[in-house]
Amino acid sequence: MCGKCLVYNRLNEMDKQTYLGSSDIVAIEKLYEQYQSDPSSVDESWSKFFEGFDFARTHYDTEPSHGFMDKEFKVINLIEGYRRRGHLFTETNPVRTRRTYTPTLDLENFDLSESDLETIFQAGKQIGAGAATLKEIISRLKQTYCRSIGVEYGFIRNPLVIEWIQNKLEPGLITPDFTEEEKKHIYFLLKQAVGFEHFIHKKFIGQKQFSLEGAESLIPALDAVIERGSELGIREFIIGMSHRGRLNVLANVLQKPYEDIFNEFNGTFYDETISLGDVKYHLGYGNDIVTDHGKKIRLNMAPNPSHLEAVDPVVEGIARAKIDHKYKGDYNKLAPILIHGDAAIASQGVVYEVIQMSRLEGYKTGGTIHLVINNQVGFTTNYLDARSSTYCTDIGKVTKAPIFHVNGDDVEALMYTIRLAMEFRQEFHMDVFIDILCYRKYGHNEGDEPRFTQPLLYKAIEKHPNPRDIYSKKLVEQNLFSEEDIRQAEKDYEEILEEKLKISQQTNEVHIKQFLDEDWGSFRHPEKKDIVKYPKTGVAREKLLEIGKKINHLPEDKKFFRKLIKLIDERLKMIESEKIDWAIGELLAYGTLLEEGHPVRISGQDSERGTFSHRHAAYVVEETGEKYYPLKHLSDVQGPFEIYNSPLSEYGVLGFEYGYAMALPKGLTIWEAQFGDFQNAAQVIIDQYICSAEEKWGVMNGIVLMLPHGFEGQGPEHSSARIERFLAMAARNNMQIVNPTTPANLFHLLRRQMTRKFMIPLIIFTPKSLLRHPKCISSLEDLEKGSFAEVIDDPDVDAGKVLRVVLCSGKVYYDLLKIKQKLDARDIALIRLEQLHPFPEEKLNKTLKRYPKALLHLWVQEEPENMGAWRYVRDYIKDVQLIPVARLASGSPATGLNGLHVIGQEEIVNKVFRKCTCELKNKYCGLQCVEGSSRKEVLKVHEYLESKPKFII
Ligand SMILES: Cc1ncc(C[n+]2csc(CCOP(=O)(O)OP(=O)(O)O)c2C)c(N)n1
Ligand SMILES: [Mg+2]
Repeated sequence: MCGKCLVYNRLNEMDKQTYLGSSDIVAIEKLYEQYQSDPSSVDESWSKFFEGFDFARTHYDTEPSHGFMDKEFKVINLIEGYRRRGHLFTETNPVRTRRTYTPTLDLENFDLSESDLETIFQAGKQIGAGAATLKEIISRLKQTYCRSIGVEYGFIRNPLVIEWIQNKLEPGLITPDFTEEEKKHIYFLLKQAVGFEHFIHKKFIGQKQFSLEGAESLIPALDAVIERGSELGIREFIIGMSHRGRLNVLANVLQKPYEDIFNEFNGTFYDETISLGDVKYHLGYGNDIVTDHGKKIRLNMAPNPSHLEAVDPVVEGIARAKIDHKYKGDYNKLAPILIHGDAAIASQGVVYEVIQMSRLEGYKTGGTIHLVINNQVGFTTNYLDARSSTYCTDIGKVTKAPIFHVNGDDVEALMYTIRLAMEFRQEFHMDVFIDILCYRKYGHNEGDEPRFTQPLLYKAIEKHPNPRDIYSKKLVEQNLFSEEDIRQAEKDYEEILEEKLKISQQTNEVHIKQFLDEDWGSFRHPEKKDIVKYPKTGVAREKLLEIGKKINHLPEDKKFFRKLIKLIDERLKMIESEKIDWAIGELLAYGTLLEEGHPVRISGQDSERGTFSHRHAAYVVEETGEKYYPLKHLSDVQGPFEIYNSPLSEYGVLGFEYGYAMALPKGLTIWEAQFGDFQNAAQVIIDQYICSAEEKWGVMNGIVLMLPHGFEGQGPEHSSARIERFLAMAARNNMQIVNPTTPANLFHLLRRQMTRKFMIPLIIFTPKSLLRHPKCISSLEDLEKGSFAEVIDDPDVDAGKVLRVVLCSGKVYYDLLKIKQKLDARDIALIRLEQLHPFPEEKLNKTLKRYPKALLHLWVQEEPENMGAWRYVRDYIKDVQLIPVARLASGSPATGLNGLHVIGQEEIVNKVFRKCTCELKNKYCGLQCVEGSSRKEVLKVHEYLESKPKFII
């Protein structure tokens, strides 16, 4: 085999093994020559190898012989082996024997042997050991890479990061060296972590606590993040975690009063802060704590639904909002911490979405500290059935984040790693993962029996001492404590808890502290009267004209695409002629809010231009690709404007924006779906946060969803934003569900969202064809005067003569209007329901009363009968008999054939305008009255229709 082939072979082998087997010196020398003339011409792992070799050479006292050089290479190779694969051979699992991985790090796999152990190698300098015997080098490598901490960083491409990690690990060796004070502090935290679980277990028998037992080291680990973080400039942490150990973290890290937690176990009703509430291990909490170094740190634990990992994007959004606004873009001041379960992090797709967002301009948060409570089981499922990847943390490699695997029983090793991780985050503003290998003392919850499914593991766990006892034994051996000291300390802590329990029993009323109360200061929950109040949202004409010009300004010194220039020109002409289309109405809403100082943030797929090319919030400079955002150039004192094309994610991005809105009540935060139905990929955020958060956790949120909706023959997946689903979940004013039909109403709606002292999520069904519909135009006066209209009455009727009243919502109005105008049917009233929830009962009833002679009231929708707003609206309208005109009920929302769509649409419209020829001689009295019918017969037909409505195909 020629040298080249050999090298090639070796490279392939490297891919498989990550380090060399038996190296061939001739081939390597050739490659080395190649490296010397151009380092980038050889594979990265080889260039690192040669780099090391050069290093060793420059430190030789004498020029080495060929054979000696060969051995040096092999030792460098062995070092590289430990760096890359050492994590596979660690002592990180407290209760199980690790799986076996091949090839091992045995000497023979590096073409070395026992006889080399006493030889001195210069290669030792690479790991800070100086020229050292192979035995010493291996001992050091084992100490660093194969004990309680396994480090994965071989996949990282940035040499600065690699160097940083190696410099931290290798010269110092991973041998945590804590002062006596620090050791006592660690014990103190473990004592609390273990004692708290034991106490609850004893006092609240059978109640779910999702005990942390087996993973109690999490508490000192979090303490270390906070302490080290505060030393490095962090002022606030936003924490997201699920059930496991949450109560313990709330009590012993966020310092939520014990009595409040016990009260949630005992309580029978909530005080006025909350309506339905949630189980105690889902509630959020915020507190200022003081670190050991006297620094004040804000800790916020986000409320969390049962849905594992759903909280991740929400935490990131909260963090980003605070970094943007409270910390003026300084990523060193706030860090998110996400605590995962091993099963959840490995398999919940939203984790990937969040990690993929973590380095993007619009979504980054300066690096998240990911901690995994890796108890090696998910409910009853073994880790072997729970993932295909080697580690549950393999997802971290997506962004080349370093990953540490640590034995949870070795609390000092864990503390050491945590400090390192925190430093890394502050240095590189990247994510970092710490996989805490531990176990779960009991079943999934306190009532669950783990021995059904993991009999062997639980036999081992049964006898296994907890981390507190392991550590206290060590400290007793080191003469830091006597056994009596330990016994007393644990007894004292239990007495404190007893005391707190007694306090908690003084009331059975549960008070839930408002999450992020520091940001929501002057806001208050709305009362019924607030909801029906219509704030004035008009803006003076001159202001509108001024902003209209500014948002359609192309900087003269830059060159833009000719179609964009034409579009902007047309927009300016429209504004001058005081005609406002959808895009202008929307942009003017943002412009006026920004001028008033409100921050505006929009994110969604292709939102900058707009999927349907209506928005053009970013002008792209033709020659450079640079973007110009006119809404950022309104005035020196305006609010900040941010718009981002999001990654192709719904769950992650909506969760993020929801979190952003949660932390920024004074801002308008909008998430836009590409087509409305894609919101179903984010259903968890809609169900678990948007519609239920206020009732569960007492938190308000003003997030705005823009969901393109409308039947335009574009097929089943591009027609419906699933109005019916939102309406099914609408109750007690939990969301505003709106289907506006005019630019002015959109303008007022967006402005209304920012002018009240309370916040409710706003779901807007936005149009597609209406973006360019010649009738979908408002006058400047419409924007200047008035407010958002929940109901729009027909301006073009003889009210006293109206016989048929047609209620509808959204784009179908324009289809109906076309025929009405063609027929000049002034005895038909088209009433638009612009807001569906909260249902504007009063306004609608008042409008209906304008038509006392109406014989027929129709609800018209283009959606199938089982979708759209029909079933929701019919429950609200009691005063008149409403007859639906809709497509036949179906499983799929719309047809794929445009031709069939057109037929259906015409049928709907024709049905509405079909003339009646009954004896009443009223053109539009009923739907199916035949010529010459008597009044009695007409009424019979109506009755029939009411009981068995006819639908359109
Ligand atoms: C999205 C989602 N699917 C399923 C569940 C039900 N569930 C709750 S905890 C759990 C096991 C979680 O295992 P892991 O992530 O390892 O956390 P652990 O309980 O072991 O700490 C399951 C399946 C859930 N809460 N959320
Ligand atoms: Mg688990």
